[in-house]
Amino acid sequence: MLFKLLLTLYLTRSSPASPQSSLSRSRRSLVRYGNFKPDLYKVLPATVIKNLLVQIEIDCVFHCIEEESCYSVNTGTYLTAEKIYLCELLATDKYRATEKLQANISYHHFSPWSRCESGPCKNDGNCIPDFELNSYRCDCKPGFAGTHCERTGKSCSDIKLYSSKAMSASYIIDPDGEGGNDSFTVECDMTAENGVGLTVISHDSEARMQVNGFEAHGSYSKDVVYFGAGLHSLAQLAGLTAVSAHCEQFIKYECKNSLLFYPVENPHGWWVSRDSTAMTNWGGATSADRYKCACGLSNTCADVNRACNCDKNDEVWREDSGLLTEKTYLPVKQLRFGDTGSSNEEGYHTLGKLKCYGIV
Ligand SMILES: [Ca+2]
Ligand SMILES: [Ca+2]
Repeated sequence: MLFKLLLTLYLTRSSPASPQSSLSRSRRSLVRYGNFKPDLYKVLPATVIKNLLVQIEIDCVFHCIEEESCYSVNTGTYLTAEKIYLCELLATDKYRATEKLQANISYHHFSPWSRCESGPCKNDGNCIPDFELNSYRCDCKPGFAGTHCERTGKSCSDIKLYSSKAMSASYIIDPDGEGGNDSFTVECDMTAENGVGLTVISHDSEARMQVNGFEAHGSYSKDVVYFGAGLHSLAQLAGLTAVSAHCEQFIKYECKNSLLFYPVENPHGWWVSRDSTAMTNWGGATSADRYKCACGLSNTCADVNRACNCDKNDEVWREDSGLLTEKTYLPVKQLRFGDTGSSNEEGYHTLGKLKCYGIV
């Protein structure tokens, strides 16, 4: 009872300059004060900055306020033989401590009051207090996102933004939020792209695959099936591209005597966008660069009069490759090729995983 009274007196006497703060020790202000809340018969097992002995328990809180790196205290409930109290100044507080505040008849614990007290962070999120501003933020359990960790992440970048501890692993994402399309499982690479959180979608056509014996334009056809538990429509992946700042997919065609886009307006090969449009730009070029590969933009193609190396159509093994980056067309739904009907004509295609990162 005694220390409660003293705490009240102290708070009244100190008349905080900024009543918004529960702990203020700004160097610019002469007034230092703290609004500490007792947890009776509890102890926080955490790093001790200093062990002190005090005449009355509340002095322990005063010492904490004076000590820059102190954020809470444990005080002994029993007088020692010398009629003084044990006082532990702690480097953290009961909100941030990974250790849980635990019952102990020999101690009382005091942390500054915080809006974290009401447990605003959902789904086991960790509440990080800002005592000076009397605010907080939630550090979410990996997989959850939102100011209060109230929802499933929309993408790996969204998960990483709200969870500092999120490691590379499988996560469930729901790009369009509650309702709409179903959530699905993806792989998150939390170290690539400067650790922003890269969403990676695998598919059944990643291996280098042969194209042989298909002469008519687009007569070779390979449907691309994307993998992920709960992933059953391209609309779900369209949602991922919509919430991502950047998406890409690597595409390559290796060719011997096998034309790709030549003759223009009647190409031998193309890729099909998620909305079933036949696309006539290859990796490294955009949809505005019709019938062009990367070499066609840099004027470095094997035949300077054509816009893809494969359109040289000769006995030499050549290739056209690069990244498709227009997220409104991704992912690739199907690959089409032709001009491999003769014995000296052959091709191989390679299609990379769909990768998206950043937040719109
Ligand atoms: Ca949804
Ligand atoms: Ca040919």
